[in-house]
Amino acid sequence: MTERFDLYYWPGLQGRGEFPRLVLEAAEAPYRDMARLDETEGGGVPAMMAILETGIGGRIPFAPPFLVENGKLVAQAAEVSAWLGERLGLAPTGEADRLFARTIALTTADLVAEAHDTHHPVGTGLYYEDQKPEALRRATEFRRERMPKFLGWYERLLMANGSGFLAGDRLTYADLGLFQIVEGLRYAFPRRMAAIETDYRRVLALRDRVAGDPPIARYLASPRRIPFNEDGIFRRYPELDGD
Ligand SMILES: N[C@@H](CCC(=O)N[C@@H](CS)C(=O)NCC(=O)O)C(=O)O
Repeated sequence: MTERFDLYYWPGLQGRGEFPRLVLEAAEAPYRDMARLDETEGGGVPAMMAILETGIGGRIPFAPPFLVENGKLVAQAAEVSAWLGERLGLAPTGEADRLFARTIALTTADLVAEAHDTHHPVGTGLYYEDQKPEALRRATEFRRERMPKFLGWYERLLMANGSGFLAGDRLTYADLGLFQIVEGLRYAFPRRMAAIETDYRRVLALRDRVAGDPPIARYLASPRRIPFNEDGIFRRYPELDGD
């Protein structure tokens, strides 16, 4: 049977869907971005909502992103990325590094959640405008404490591994995730990133390497790459940024 991956994520924003999408694009895998597909082709948000309601074979995901392939369903951005990476040659080969790549992807998911909470610290269902004082406090702490701690950890991993990649000696889904983190932080916190990013030269070198990977470069230049906007995880609210 020919392999075809159906990715489900909210249309119009990169959000958490961008992590598995980057793996599919880097591998040049045959995939459909279901919620962005026309309803006449079996896609659109209704198709995604139907699976959130009834699942596939009794397996019901809690939230997008999720991926369906040949009757199998997997959810959670990090888990989808790991499964795709291992399936598509974008994971380390040895067991120790394969395991550790998952550790990295899950830690990246933690960072994503913290970045999200800078603009929605009180409640995901509330408007940003209704939680601004809390967002200002949360973002200040995130910029000062958490950004250097996470970026410094990736930098130490690159120093310790020595291959230029986060795990093993080739490009993996963990590296693609870090690429997205750097892009997202640069978008959401341009002043803070300008102030600190040169402390993480290995991270920046890896970001440039991923951006120059031919399938990724083609993807980034294509309309498939949704521009960052204020609906996603990384939002540019200037009042939340600072040196
Ligand atoms: N831990 C999950 C979080 C999934 C998640 O929060 N998805 C968001 C969009 S980015 C959503 O639609 N959530 C709906 C909800 O939590 O009710 C992951 O990393 O995939």
